[in-house]
Amino acid sequence: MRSRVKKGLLISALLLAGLGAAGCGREGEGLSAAGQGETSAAGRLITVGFSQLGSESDWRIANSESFVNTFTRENGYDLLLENAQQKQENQLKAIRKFVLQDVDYIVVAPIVESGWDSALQEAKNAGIPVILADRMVDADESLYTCYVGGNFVKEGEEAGRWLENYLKEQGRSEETINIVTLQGTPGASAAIGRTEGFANILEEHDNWNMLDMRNGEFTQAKGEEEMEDLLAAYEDIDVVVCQNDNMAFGAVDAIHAAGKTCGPKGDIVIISFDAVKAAFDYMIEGTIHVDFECNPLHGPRVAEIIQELEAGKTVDKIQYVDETYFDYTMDLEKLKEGRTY
Ligand code: GYE
Repeated sequence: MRSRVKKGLLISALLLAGLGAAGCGREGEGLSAAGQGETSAAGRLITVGFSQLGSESDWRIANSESFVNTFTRENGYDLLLENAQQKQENQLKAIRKFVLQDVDYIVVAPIVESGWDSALQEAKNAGIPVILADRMVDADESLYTCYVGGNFVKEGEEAGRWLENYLKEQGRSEETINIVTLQGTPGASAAIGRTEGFANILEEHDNWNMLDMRNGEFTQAKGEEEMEDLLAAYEDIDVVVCQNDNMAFGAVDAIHAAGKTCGPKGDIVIISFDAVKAAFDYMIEGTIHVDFECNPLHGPRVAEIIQELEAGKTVDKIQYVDETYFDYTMDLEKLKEGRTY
C-alpha cells in the first residue's frame, strides 16, 4: 500500500504536539513590531479556539497547517488547537473548554452535521462568535456566525456531469454503467453533499446503476479495504466515485491487487475529490481520471472573517470557496507545479 499521507501526518503530529506545548499565553507577548500583528482593538492577541476534527487525510493535514501558519503570535493571534481524533465527543468537550477559557472566537470543523445545538448555544450564551470552517452543521443558523468551506452538493453534481460528458465522448452514453461509491464519514456534510450532488445527475440516467456505497471513512486504509470487498462482490464495476483522494489512493491499490486496471490508461473510471498534490501524480501516471477540487486553505479565510468582525462589520453567512476540477486531458505537470498541498 502506498501511503503518501504518512509524511504529512508525521509533520502534523509534530506541529500539533509543539503547538499544544506552546500553551495559552494571552497578554500581548510575541508581537514583535508595531503594525506587524493584527491585534484586537485593545492591542492584545486575539484568542482563537479551533476544534479540528482529526487527521484522516492529506486534505486535513493541509487544513490544520493552514490554521497553524495563519494564526501565529506574529500575526496577532493566540491559537488554541484541539484535535478531536475523529470523535465528536472530543469536539464538544473542546468547545466547552474554549467557552470556559473565554476565547475571543471559536472555530469548528464539525465531523458530522448533527448534535451541536447545546454546545453552540453555550458559546452563544457566553457571547463568543462561532465560525464553522470546512463542514456544515444541521443547527439553527442563529447558533453560528458563518460558514466557510466547499459547496459539496455542487462538487457532487459537477462530478456527475463530468461522467456524463466523458461517457458521451467515449461513445458509451447508452451502455449500462455500473458505479460504486466510497463515501466519507457517515453524517459528515462533505459526504452527504457529494452523495446528494452525484445522485442528482444519476437520477437523469436510467442506464447508470449505483451498485453499492461503502463507508471508507475518508482514509486510505479503509478505502482500500472496502474496494477489495466491492471487487470481490461485483464482477463488473465501470466507475468508482471516491469522495476524497486518500480513499481513491486506497481504491487504486485494491484494483491493482485484484489484477484489474483503472484510470484513463486502464479500465475502471476513477473519480475523486480534493485534488491534493499527490493525486496529480496518480492522474499523471494515468490511474485517476478526474479530481474535483476542494480547497483546504481556510486559515487566511477565517482570519479575514475575524478581522471583519473585529472591525464591527457583518459577514456573509455562507461563504463558499471557488473550486475547479482537473482531469487527464489537461497539462497536469504544469498544474501540479503551483500546488502547495
Ligand atoms: O474531502 C477529506 C477530508 O471535509 C472537505 O474531509 C473535507 C473532507 C475532505 O478528510 O479529504
